[in-house]
Amino acid sequence: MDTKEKLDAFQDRIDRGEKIEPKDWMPERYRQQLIRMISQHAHSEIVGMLPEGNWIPRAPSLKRKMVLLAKVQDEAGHGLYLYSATETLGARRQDVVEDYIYGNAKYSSIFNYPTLTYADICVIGWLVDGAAIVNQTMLAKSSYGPYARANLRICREESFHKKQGYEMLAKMASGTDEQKKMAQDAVNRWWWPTLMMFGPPDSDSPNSAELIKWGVKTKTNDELRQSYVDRMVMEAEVIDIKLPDPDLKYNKKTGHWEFGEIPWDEFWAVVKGNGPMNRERIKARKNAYEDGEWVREAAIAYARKQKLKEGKAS
Ligand code: FAQ
Repeated sequence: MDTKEKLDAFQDRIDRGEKIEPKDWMPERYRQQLIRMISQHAHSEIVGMLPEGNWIPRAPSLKRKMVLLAKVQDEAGHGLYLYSATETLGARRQDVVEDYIYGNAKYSSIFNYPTLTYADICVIGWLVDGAAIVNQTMLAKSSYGPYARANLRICREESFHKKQGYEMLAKMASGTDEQKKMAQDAVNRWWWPTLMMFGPPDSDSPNSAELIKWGVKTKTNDELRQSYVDRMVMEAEVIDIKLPDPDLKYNKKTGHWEFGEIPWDEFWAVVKGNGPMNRERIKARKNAYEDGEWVREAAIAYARKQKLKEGKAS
């Protein structure tokens, strides 16, 4: 029962900046909100392997192939830490995964866009990992201990991803005319979708107030989006890349870059399953899950045998 005394004591702990750990009492709604958010995050990391994985066989050199392989493997690892974090809240991994593959659990809108050229791989590293870092550095301070710690580790790895993407894009943007064009074209296609990663504007964000009250999020969608834009404007300038927004303008009074209207209709279409790659992404995940059934069965049988062996030995 979520009694008033319990809720007040819980809120006091949050307000004192204490971390909530799995065995601590928590309101049912807090638990449900965390499962929703962490599982969406986990699905995003896993589905996020697809657009980049598409270019592993076509990477331009052995070095680039190894870097990309390592990056994609890191994303799988992030998904696994996060699924484990949902299990600390009492969720069953199978239910969470199946809710995504057969149900309508969400994952980040950004992974529903195609990777048309190798420049897209550079831009995912720079812009997409860059946005993920801004969001997840905040989540590393989240009130729920296991989620905060998972994000701390994820951010360290995402920082490497971002640096390698930026380095590759810088190289491409200072290459031949054709390479420069490729780099700019990829930035033009990914810029607006990366701004959408932060979620709808605060005025349309039904979850923010509650998540902020409970210290799960410590900043709003718009605050994070603004700090991302401020950072990226500077980084784009250094490598001579233009951000595709004629309304970008520095406001001396606020110290921030103002930007144009985000195409929110496109965002909601993608979130509702009608983005350029939604169907393909879900199909790929469904096939992988179903083709991998025998692996899960074998792993369970092996674990059972090991347990029996240990039981006999003791
Ligand atoms: N896409 O009320 P809010 C990565 C939904 S990981 C799809 O504002 P909230 C690593 C939202 O779920 C990227 N749906 O929601 C990588 C809600 O619907 P619901 C993923 C979205 O929770 C890099 C509704 O709209 N990161 O990139 C999106 O307060 C490179 C209303 O929204 C995370 O998941 C969206 N963009 O704030 C991998 C981080 N935005 O559930 C490979 C954790 C909103 O009520 C390569 N999540 N919606 O039916 C969060 O920080 C938050 O959940 C937000 C949304 C900010 C995503």
